[in-house]
Amino acid sequence: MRIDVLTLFPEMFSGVFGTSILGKAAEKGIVDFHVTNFREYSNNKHGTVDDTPYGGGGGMVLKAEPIFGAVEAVTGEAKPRVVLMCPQGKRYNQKLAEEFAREEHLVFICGHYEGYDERIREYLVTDEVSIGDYVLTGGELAAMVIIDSVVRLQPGALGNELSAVTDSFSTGLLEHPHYTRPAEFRGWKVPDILMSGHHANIERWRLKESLRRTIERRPDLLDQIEMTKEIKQLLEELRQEKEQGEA
Ligand code: 6GU
Repeated sequence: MRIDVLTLFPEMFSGVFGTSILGKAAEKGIVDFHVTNFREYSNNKHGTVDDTPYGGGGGMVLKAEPIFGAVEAVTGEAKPRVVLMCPQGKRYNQKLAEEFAREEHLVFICGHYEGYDERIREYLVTDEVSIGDYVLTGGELAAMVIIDSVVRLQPGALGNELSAVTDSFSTGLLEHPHYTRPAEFRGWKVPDILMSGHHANIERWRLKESLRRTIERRPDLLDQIEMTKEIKQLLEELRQEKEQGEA
């Protein structure tokens, strides 16, 4: 997979793209990162990339020429998805991560401070994406979040192939609690069932604790999962436990 980032601050990406899972993925050739300073595609000798808005008012607007020029330079004849990072975009989630992860090439446009000339949105971009309901100073951090979540889904990117399948949100539920040695720490014990060696019981306990956590923290997620017989039964057990706790 090839990932292009267009930004005025390319240095922001060197740490993230060179470290940990993303750094390893690049080393292994699973992903090819390209960071371009779109100031190089300015249409004047001063390297201007923004201008005052038509109609007046404050602030600056990112010009169409440098963004179109940079996108066309990295895409050539191909028509990859071109993602505009902006607070007004569609809210990013794991489903969109999985969709992006199936693409061969993604291009991310990161603006700072200002708006984008509307023709960028209308005639260049395929997706407008936000990572949540808060405002960042620029799209770079948001692009890093998205790229991280997409690269870790590439086959071979994670050491343990199971972890991408079982993690929160891809199962539709929050993760169950995890424990490691020691069996007792400052008087706090690991649940006996995890030490029982009985795999079927352990899997049932884990699913039940996932459901418990999801009900407590993200009940909205429950509406979207497939209700198997086992899940229905576990939800009933949790309901009864709660009733007994309240009695
Ligand atoms: Cl993509 N950009 C900015 N500037 N702020 C954001 C965002 C993006 N997503 C959430 N907040």
